[in-house]
Amino acid sequence: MSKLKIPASVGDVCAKDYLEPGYLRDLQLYRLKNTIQHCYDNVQIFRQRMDNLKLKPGDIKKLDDISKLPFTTKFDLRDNYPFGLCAVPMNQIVRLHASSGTTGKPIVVAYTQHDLDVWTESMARSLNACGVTQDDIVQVSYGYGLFTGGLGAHYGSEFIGATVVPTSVGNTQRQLMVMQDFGVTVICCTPSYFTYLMEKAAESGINLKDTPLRVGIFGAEPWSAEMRKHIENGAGISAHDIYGLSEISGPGVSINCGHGEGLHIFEDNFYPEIIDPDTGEPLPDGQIGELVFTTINKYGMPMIRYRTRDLSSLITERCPCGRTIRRMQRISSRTDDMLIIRGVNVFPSQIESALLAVEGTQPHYNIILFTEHGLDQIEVAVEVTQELFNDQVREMEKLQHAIASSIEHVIGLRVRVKLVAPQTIQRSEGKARRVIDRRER
Ligand code: DLL
Repeated sequence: MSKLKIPASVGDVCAKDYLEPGYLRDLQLYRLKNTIQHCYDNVQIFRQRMDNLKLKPGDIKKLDDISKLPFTTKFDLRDNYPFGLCAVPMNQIVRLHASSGTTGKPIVVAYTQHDLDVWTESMARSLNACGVTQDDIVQVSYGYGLFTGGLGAHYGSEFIGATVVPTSVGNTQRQLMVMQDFGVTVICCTPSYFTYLMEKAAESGINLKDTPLRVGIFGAEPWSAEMRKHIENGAGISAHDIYGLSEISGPGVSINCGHGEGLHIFEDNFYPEIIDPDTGEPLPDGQIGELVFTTINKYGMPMIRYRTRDLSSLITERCPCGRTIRRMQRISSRTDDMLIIRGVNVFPSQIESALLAVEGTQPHYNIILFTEHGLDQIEVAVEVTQELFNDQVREMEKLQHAIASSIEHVIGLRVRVKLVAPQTIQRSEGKARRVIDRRER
């Protein structure tokens, strides 16, 4: 029996990626004004901050006026835990998610049915931009639960009319069995988990290139262009970068369509700005700074000028795919990921790029920070193949040297490189933790 026809709404929803720019700006302004009025009327701390600045919702007359508004940060969500930033009564909230964070209480986010619909549409538009259709079988290997990855990808795939396989994270052998037996064509998971799946597939004698798998939708953590190449060449799929964060909705804030650089932002829902992370001043298009989002089509817990701490820049040139919505550069790092080593600013993503640019390296590594003679040092532990590890001392030394030089060339610091046996670096099922800080404080 064939599937029922694709719902007409998929076409309508995806057409929003091609809005005429003048119309899009008008729509954004209209929605921005609505959101500000809604927050002013319903969120106490927002009203207080506007009053302190002697601002009234009516003072926001054009899109650029957004820079007059106060920022919202993770601390605001923490301080008002759990529901203090809700802008509707609790009986209008139909779903809660939370992002774990590293310390203390999680950050809670709340959605009305309208908010869930907008999120689902944004995810459907993301999948559509990667060429996913109702003919696809989508394995969702992001975690289901308080994390937004699983349910976000799930609802978006169903909206498209694809067949969803909700495997969630873990049980890697079963994931591979399902992938093969069900003829999975699209997988959604973190890029680090996919490299683990690739490794397990190879160990089990499965050549992913011989399976119907053709698209991977990877996000929730930073990953380099080199990692993308490693995945695309190793698995024979096209790998797309998907970005999002719980505070703004979840996955599907932006997506790489595969035609051009960067990720298309669904900016009729999520209004982007780039600011100088130190001064808070807006930066011009093309310049790298902190990404800030205002949700302009969200009612449960809208975010005004939310500081993501993610570093990116805006691309305004039209993408070859024809979408009119603007793009952002792939996230290079977070402001709070930056390591300061002997006065030099180092981002873990730079180390990943330099490492994977060296032939023969595996994407399983840790960055270990330690103190020696009172100075901060970096050690990069990288796995090598069993063959190399067993007996080719010369080859090992050559590789070690090549990796150290490649990294030094990029970050300007000499690092210690340790080649370790296969399977000694911990694998991740969700967001990878690459940096281990053992510095003396
Ligand atoms: O990670 C939502 C998500 C799920 C996105 C699945 C993509 C796929 P949080 O747990 O709230 O939400 O974490 C958000 O993860 O501020 C970034 O620092 C990072 N992040 C998310 N996507 C990317 C990406 C989900 N494509 C935080 N590249 C964000 C780099 C990413 N970092």
